Amino acid sequence: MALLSFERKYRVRGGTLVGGDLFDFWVGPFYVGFFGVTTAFFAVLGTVLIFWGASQGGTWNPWLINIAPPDLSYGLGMAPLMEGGLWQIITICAIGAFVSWALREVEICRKLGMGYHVPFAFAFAIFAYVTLVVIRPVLMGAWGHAFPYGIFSHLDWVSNTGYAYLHFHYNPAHMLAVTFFFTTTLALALHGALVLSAANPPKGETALTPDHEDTFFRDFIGYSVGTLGIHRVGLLLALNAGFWSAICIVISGPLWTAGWPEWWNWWLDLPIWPMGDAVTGREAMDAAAINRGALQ
Ligand code: UQ2
Repeated sequence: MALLSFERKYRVRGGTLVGGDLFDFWVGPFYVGFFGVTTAFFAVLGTVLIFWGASQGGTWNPWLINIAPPDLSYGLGMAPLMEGGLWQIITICAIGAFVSWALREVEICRKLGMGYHVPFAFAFAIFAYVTLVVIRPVLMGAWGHAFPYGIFSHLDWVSNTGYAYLHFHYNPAHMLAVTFFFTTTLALALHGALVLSAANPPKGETALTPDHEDTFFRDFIGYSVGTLGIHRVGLLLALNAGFWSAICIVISGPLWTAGWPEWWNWWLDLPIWPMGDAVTGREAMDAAAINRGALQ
């Protein structure tokens, strides 16, 4: 079916989550809906507040503009507008806009009878953001544990938070997240390259089919995950990247307060090492190292 007649056929009322026909219409190509209205409300209000906050901050240098959360002394209470209250309202607007956007995706899926994969995937990104600015600060007892809204300032926050746990790369959930991010780029590079190699031939030549794609990978590594399968793998990898990112930060503080390198002492503390006079596995390993002359 041609694209324009398809859209005329399928752009029909119904499938909304709330409010029936209220706001159940399109503006040009865009579906609006109740959650389109709430998205616009929160996004416009939040953006205006960011610009207003910037105007009060003493610099228009885009790298330096900073809207910070309240001081730790405010705990989980509301702060005065210029002392983190603005950050709190902007955070409410951001979450309102992100959740509205996801629910608008759900309504479009329902209208079209599609699966909910897109809003489901977006929900992982929302979850990662909410973990940083709500879940972890609440678990730690102060909004001041959230990150500030600013380019350099949020980089400083990431660096300071990382060093507060000595070396964040030893965080096992961070290891998983990084590995999933890299594997996602590997999968998309393989997939993008494979599809273009077959379906985007030089001028005058005909496009090749998925049979060529399958055969390439069967010749190459003896296995093809398939044209549907690669998208399942891709979604799984990408969602895990966002999920373990959220986990790696939410366990830093609420669950583990020492340096992350120390977490790996569980290995030395396993009851499998020859102990001698040592009380801990670490002492046993040190004693063994001294015996073989590796430590003084
Ligand atoms: C594939 C296939 C595709 C693909 C790709 C593969 C025809 C067009 C990339 C190959 C992918 C494999 C073997 C899995 C990769 C897994 C990880 C974790 C990177 O077979 O089917 O469809 O795009």
